[in-house]
Amino acid sequence: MSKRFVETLHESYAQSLSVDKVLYDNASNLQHIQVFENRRFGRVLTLDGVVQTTQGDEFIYHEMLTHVPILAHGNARHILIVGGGDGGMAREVLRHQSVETVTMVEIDERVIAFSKTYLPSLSDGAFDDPRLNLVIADGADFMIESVDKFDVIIIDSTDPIGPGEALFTDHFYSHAKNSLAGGGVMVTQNGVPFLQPDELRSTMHAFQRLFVDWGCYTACIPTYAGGPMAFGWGALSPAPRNVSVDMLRERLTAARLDLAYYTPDVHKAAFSLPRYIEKLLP
Ligand code: AG3
Repeated sequence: MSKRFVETLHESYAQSLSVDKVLYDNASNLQHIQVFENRRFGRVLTLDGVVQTTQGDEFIYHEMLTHVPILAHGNARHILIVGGGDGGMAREVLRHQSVETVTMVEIDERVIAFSKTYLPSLSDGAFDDPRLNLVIADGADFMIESVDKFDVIIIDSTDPIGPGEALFTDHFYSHAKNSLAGGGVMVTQNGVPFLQPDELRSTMHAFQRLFVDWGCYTACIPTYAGGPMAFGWGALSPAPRNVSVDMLRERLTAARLDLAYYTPDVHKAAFSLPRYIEKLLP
């Protein structure tokens, strides 16, 4: 039997991927980074034993955390990404010609360096785009100190274990909210609710207190196993969520994007929650 990577994220359940070739394996002082090749998913990036992204299914995650808030907003010019060191989120945001600046705050510069080398298709040139402003810092500290305002804030975090933990606190969310410009939208990676219900529950609890419009939407990403993944949604006005499917079509056509997962219908449907997820919301 081939060598296998067995994920160590959940207590009672694990996915395993065949490791067809190891490309990188280095325990930096912050996180243990591995990249390996899997025949079905292509290159797989793991941090501390948890799959972060794969060449095969990253498009679902990155498209849903960028085009949903950006097209819902309609005039998003300044975007903040917290995390996202592999560059996939920046790539997808920068496909919008209407976006003027992207600030990306990543805690571990090694993730960026090796992603450029081992996963170049993820950033696909995003790190060379003059609109990208890369900041190496703790996202939570950055948010406290930053005076800039953003139209869309995307939290592309790991799970709330290790360095990612600070990005799931009420404290962080309230500072993030204060960094939104009028009409702004914030979205978060919120785990797989079937296996990580408390994560969504606590974020939604915080969002309820902070935002005029709050909730979550979902998408199924095969290597975030265990059912749909939830994305938190916090907005300063109800308008972005209530945008019509026709308006989304118009905006998508104007943006001239050729996408692999996102469609305006998928966008609207993603906010329809199965009952077991709805029940996690306050
Ligand atoms: N960060 C999200 C990984 C979360 C995995 N969690 C899980 N399976 N519950 C992805 C970074 C990609 N830019």
